[in-house]
Amino acid sequence: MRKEKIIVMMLMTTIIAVTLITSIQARPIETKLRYFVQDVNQDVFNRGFPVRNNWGAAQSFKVNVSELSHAQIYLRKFGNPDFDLRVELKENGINGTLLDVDIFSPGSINSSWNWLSVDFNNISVNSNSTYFIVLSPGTGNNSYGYEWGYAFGNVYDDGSFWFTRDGGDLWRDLPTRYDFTFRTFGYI
Ligand SMILES: [Ca+2]
Repeated sequence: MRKEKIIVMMLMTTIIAVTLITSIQARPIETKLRYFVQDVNQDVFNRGFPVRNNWGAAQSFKVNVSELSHAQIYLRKFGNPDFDLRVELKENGINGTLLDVDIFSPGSINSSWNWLSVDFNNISVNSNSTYFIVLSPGTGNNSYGYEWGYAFGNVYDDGSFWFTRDGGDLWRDLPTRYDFTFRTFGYI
């Protein structure tokens, strides 16, 4: 009698264990997998556009990622700027929602052409919106500032070259003429 009880208990334990293992294996994986990718790669560079006293520059773009980690902009400084380079990320318009700001001191920018990394802190983005990398207009005089590289022609279809020459009161785009030199990165 005692032997039968032990066998029944062992059998039940086995059934419970098998049931548990099966249910764990059958449970769907809930962890969302994130893949880091380079999104936009507009690396054509023909000339530099000056960000200096009252002059600012911007490039609109689309995303194929769900989070933006950072951008790279092809840039150098000229002369000895006395103002910081202010880089903004905006959504849906040159004067749209401000999503992030990065500030670079003149000392942190090279005088030779380089890719400058702009951190966007993994901001949530979507493919229906248009985003803008905006280099705010500078101050002082025209003998110093920063230059953002750009390409001749519409080499990037999903966005446009924008500029201001009056401190940002009026921004104009030249969609068929140029595109700035930039890259974006994030997680899909
Ligand atoms: Ca374009």
